[in-house]
Amino acid sequence: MSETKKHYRTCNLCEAMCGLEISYEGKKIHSIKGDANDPLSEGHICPKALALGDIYNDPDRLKTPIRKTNDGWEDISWEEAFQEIETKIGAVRSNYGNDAVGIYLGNPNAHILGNNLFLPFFIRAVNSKNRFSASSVDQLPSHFASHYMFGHGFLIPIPDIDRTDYMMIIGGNPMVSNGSLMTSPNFSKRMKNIQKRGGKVIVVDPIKTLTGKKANEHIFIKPETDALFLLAMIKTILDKGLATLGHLENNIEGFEKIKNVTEEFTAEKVARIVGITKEKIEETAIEFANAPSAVCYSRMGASTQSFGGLCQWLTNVLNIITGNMDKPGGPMFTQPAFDVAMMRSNKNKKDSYGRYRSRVKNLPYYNNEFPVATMADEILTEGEGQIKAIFCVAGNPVLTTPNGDRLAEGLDGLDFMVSVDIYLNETSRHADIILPGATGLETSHFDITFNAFAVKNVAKYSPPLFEKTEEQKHDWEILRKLASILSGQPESNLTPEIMLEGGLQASSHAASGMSLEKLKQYPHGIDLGALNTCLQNRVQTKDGNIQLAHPVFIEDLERLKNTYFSDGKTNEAFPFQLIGRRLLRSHNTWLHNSYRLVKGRNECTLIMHPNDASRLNIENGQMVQLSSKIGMVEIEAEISDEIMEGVLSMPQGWGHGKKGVKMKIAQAHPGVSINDLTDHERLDELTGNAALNGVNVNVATC
Ligand SMILES: Nc1nc2c(c(=O)[nH]1)N[C@H]1C(S)=C(S)[C@@H](COP(=O)(O)OP(=O)(O)OC[C@H]3O[C@@H](n4cnc5c(=O)[nH]c(N)nc54)[C@H](O)[C@@H]3O)O[C@H]1N2
Ligand SMILES: Nc1nc2c(c(=O)[nH]1)N[C@H]1C(S)=C(S)[C@@H](COP(=O)(O)OP(=O)(O)OC[C@H]3O[C@@H](n4cnc5c(=O)[nH]c(N)nc54)[C@H](O)[C@@H]3O)O[C@H]1N2
Ligand code: SF4
Ligand SMILES: [Mo]
Repeated sequence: MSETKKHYRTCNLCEAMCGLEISYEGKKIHSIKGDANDPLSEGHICPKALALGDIYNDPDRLKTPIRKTNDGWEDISWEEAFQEIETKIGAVRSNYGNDAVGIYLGNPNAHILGNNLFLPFFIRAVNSKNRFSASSVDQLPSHFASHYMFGHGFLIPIPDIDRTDYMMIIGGNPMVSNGSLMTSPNFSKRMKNIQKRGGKVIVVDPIKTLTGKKANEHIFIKPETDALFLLAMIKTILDKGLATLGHLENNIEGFEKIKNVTEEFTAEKVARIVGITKEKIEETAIEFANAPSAVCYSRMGASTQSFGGLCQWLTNVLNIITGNMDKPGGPMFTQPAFDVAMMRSNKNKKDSYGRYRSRVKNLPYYNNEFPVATMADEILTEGEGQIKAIFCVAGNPVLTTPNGDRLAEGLDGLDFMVSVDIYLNETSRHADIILPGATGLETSHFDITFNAFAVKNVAKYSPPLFEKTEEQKHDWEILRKLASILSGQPESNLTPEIMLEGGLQASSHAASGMSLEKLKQYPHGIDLGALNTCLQNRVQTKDGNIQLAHPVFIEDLERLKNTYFSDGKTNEAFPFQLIGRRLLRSHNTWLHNSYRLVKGRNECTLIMHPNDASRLNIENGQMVQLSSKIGMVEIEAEISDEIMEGVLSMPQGWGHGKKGVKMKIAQAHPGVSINDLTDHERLDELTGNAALNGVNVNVATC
């Protein structure tokens, strides 16, 4: 007779790493709750966690390989699938060379232990420079800034929110996202604690988000002008003599240069452009500088825009010149038990920035990949070096990258495509073969990526709750096999656990007994303490100093000035600016097949200001046509005075109405895709990140 048991694990859906307590009996899940004993999340979960059970039980989820036929799909064995991949990829390589095989890596790869560990082998075996990932529609500018300032893209400063007195959030909505590059489960409680301590939270966003509402103050800013706002804050702080470098004083290069280059960015000059008064900019700057401890945190809205690299750089500069960097209550650095920044050290390595240029648009290679916004160019443009085959691993770029429809057209023209994915969705429908890995509750977990970005040092290993079935394979088994096929080498016998143990033993925590065995004894996780002052030991620049004014950023200021300090052109055909948003009960593109998350009112709406609506005779709830130079969608209008005039907001991750998808619930709640409007030619030219926000659009009644 079976009995009810409890299983503890880390939720790996988003970056928050919440501890879960799952009650189950045999293969049946009774409940999924927050684990009160998890040292980081202390019992918090969000509605999405329940979807882990829904995914496990989803009849639409694929468990074994399928192959496209003339009139649909057929089941095939793993052997047959691998055999066909070997033959077809072999043909592409011998006809066109290795670079004709492209790779796209989606977001869940960062959240799955096995993928984190086995992708490097797979990538090496594919041996193509045509690599792309969701990073360049997301956080690439943060890596870029860290790379040039601290010497490693993974040395990202994390807000020490549990001790700060003042937090400024630019272009982030952690009340909904639970933090990104700031793993902070229960952000709501953490923010309330700042307020209870007498501290202040201030949000800078073109829309008053849930975070904006709960914060002490919200300031509206015009999309894409954050770099100017930050420059004016920095200039004000320097002018008022409030700058200090604190304990990092002898490790910083370029402070004088910062004074010179910010000279012309006065609050007065930028006020009208950013939509914030001179007085407000100055008052905010002074408040920030005078706070006992403060942290400026800039996220999606400040990354996926035309000046993402400058925003992330200036955010670090602001934190550094106010003496907050690497200090309790400021932005600090993690010391994770699996220490990627130290294991994959950059010291003595050549900079990959610009090592290659993309064939069609001449865009720089960075972080060992090209901007995904140009993936379709590389597929669609004929000639030597054209991509003829794609491996898409745990990604849905047709819905997540700019001008998704154009990419879909490109994928259809490929000689061969493989998706490693658990669903037949908007992207994998273009594949010839889909290889589904076991997922979620069937896998073991240790968060290699997000422990590096958490507001506290913790470590936890979760075994699988349910063993996968005999006929399934783990993603890492698929990747390991593909690596063997594509490299011609025998398949290794490594497992995630063997590699995890290797990583744990390579970190500084090994000296105090960290090991997989030890982790197994603590199913709720181990508390490794608050963030520490440690930057001087972790910085990896050539001379060991922080580069405050690296020329790559200084040069990009010219582009900013050319855009905003010359006569502004208004775009008459597309007078509005479109920005994206995240929803509490939705996760990127792939949780919409969970009924409990999509039921209820339609959330895929276009938020617009009442003045804009009344000028265009649009009523709340009415369907409108939203168009850009790229495409058009029909969407329900939601009128609200919580958005700036001239700005429109719609959620990302929807658009399941496309043909050939097999996700019944999602198809019944399709929504429309924001990336049918975003422009693949709009990039942050410095980093190559897509500028998904600030898209010029028009709106009209249907
Ligand atoms: N306009 C606009 N575009 C955006 C954004 C935005 O804010 N606005 N946000 C961007 C951001 S931040 C991100 S991270 C990207 C995300 O971009 P993507 O990574 O391309 O999209 P996801 O929706 O995360 O796709 C995840 C895919 O992985 C599959 N999957 C889920 N679990 C598993 C698993 O265990 N194994 C395997 N093999 N597959 C699995 C899912 O079925 C799905 O197909 O989108 C970006 N695109
Ligand atoms: N519930 C839920 N949680 C998630 C996800 C999800 O899909 N759903 N996705 C996960 C992923 S992959 C990520 S990357 C994180 C993202 O986490 P966040 O960055 O916290 O989430 P977003 O909602 O994208 O927040 C971006 C904010 O920037 C604002 N914005 C847009 N343009 C501009 C601009 O030009 N300037 C300024 N100042 N603000 C601007 C938007 O209005 C929005 O409020 O969330 C993660 N968590
Ligand atoms: S906030 Fe993220 S990690 Fe926490 S329960 Fe929700 S989806 Fe899972
Ligand atoms: Mo993301």
